[in-house]
Amino acid sequence: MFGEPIVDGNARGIIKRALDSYNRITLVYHWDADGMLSAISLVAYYGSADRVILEPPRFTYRIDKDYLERLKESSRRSDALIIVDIDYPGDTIDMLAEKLGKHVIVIDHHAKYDLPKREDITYYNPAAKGDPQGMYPSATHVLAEILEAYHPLLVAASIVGDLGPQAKSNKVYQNYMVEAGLDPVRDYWLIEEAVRLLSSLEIMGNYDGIRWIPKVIGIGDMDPFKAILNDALLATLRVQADAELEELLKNAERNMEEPARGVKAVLLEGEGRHASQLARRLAAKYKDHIVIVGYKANSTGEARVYARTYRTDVVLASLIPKLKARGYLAGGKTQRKNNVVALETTPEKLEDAYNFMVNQIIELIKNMNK
Ligand SMILES: [Mn+2]
Repeated sequence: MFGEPIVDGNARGIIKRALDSYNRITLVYHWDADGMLSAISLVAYYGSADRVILEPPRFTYRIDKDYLERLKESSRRSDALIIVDIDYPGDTIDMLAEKLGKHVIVIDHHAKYDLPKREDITYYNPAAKGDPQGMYPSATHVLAEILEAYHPLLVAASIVGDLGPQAKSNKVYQNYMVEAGLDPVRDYWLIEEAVRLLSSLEIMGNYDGIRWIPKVIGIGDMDPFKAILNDALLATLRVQADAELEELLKNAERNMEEPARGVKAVLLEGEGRHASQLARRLAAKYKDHIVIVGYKANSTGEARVYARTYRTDVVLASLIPKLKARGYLAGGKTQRKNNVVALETTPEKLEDAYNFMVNQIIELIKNMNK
């Protein structure tokens, strides 16, 4: 019906016509600022809360039985499944099309090598083969080009969400700012403010907010960008997120151990999902150390251990195979100023995982000095 999965521009028209013709869609979107801004844009485009069923995943790329059941339930009440800003593997997208029996439309901007194969999938991703010029800095921008209707500040915010301060030198971001009558650099803070507000949902693990805020913001009398800045839930969570992070940093200072020379390690817990940010802040403060943070987020039950450093004499990513061999979900990279390895575990096993990471780091340093 829809031919081959399409990566090129033809898909734009196909998707626009499909979106216009469907009475109701189910929308799966990334839980970060870009994903939520895509959801807000689609809800605003339809102008009706009833035409979009929002089904963001619960902070994970794994599609478990519960989530699949929910997608089935929502798909029964809608004409298509739209996936925005999530880089599911090609065979996962194929599986969804098969199990849901609906037209699946994917709109994305992540580099992609394993495309879906089924004919009832329309896949559009102009950055699939790479994006050296930064022409597709956000999924919300890709969506805006499809819909040919957008709010420039929402798209600008989505770019800041994905790129951070580097957005200031991105042509696409600059164009949206100028279009809105703002200065890309001088008025950056205003866009950043909106991004911080939206990101507080992700940080505080507030799934209900991620699921319902796009309807609150996308529909209603207020301009959606202003609605973000004025939303009480977002304002509250933002203050909570900032305060809790500062409290955890103080806590870290008090409880940090030094299991080996040049290594600082601490085990913490809190309400929000601060693990990655804690590791970043502590590594930036102790630049000549390898910082290890074990952290449990009570809002979501996520438990993670990060090791991060500014040191260039250790390759933290080299630990990934050892962590995986031990049965952990693990990832990381070793680039300039981005030398990190992380593992995922359960709250019950966090202490074990933390000790394992500490020992692996000590081993790594020992082997280096040989
Ligand atoms: Mn994105």
